[in-house]
Amino acid sequence: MPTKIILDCDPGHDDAIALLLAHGNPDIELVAVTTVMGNQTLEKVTRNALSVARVAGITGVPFAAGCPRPLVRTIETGATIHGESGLDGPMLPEPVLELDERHAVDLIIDTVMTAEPGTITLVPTGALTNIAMAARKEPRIVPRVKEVVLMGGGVATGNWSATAEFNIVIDPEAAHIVFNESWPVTMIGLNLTHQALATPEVAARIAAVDTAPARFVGELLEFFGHTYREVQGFDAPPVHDPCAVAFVIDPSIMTVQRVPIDVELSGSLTLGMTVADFRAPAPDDCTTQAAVDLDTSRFWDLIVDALERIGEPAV
Ligand SMILES: [Ca+2]
Repeated sequence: MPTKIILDCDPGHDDAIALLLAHGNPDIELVAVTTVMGNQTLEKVTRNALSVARVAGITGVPFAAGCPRPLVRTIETGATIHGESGLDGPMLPEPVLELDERHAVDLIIDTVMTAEPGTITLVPTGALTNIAMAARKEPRIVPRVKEVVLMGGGVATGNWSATAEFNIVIDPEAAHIVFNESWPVTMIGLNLTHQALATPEVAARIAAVDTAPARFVGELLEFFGHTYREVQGFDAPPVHDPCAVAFVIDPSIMTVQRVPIDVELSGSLTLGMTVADFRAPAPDDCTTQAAVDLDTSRFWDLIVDALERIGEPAV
């Protein structure tokens, strides 16, 4: 039985690849895609999600737009990394899917409440605003969700500040809610995703698939590689978001460590830091874990395999 996921995203170069992986992998059933502001404005990332759906040939999956700003703070976008559109690089096709009329928060709630308990995995790859809002609006979703596997945060590392990762720091209050709910949370943070580097060898494997979606990914990686080199000094760009999808597909692709994790809300240098407490063995009631090590060759195998399965979509 494939695992049913809701991908809550802000495409975003790596979100786009996460969407392609979720669609192309047979062990995942994409039951909904929801968008949240982050890498760009809500309007732009939502349009980007629909464009990627067209590239991937995704049909029959509801897409809904969510929160246009963080719970408390003013909006801060990732334009320096993702460009003016949020998905600069390739030509973005005109969307063919219509957006679901519901707000993303309601689509998440409806999907979880109508599915069998324990069957829906939430995979947030952006700010946690929609997920936090859903948990507050309908607390009964919390015990019904199988688990939350999120890209965000990191163990003792940051990218938007010295100590904090973008998805967490742009809405730290939402992240605080999500990490402190009783559902199981796996943090796929920067300490893990910085192992998923799209090296020239990886780009060559993707180019060899030689389909429109593979060329689209190649163009995304080219732009992403350029900004990561300029802004963050990386030789090859870390492809964060598909790591969360990969963990849902095959948890054995990573080592994880159970550890209490909380989100800093008041530090002047550490706002939005995901604080993992490794001082002692995790207590029995610990619901959080951090991904530590990635099997990179199996990770890229999953990406290439998904692109091969997607092939050349009809639309
Ligand atoms: Ca993202």
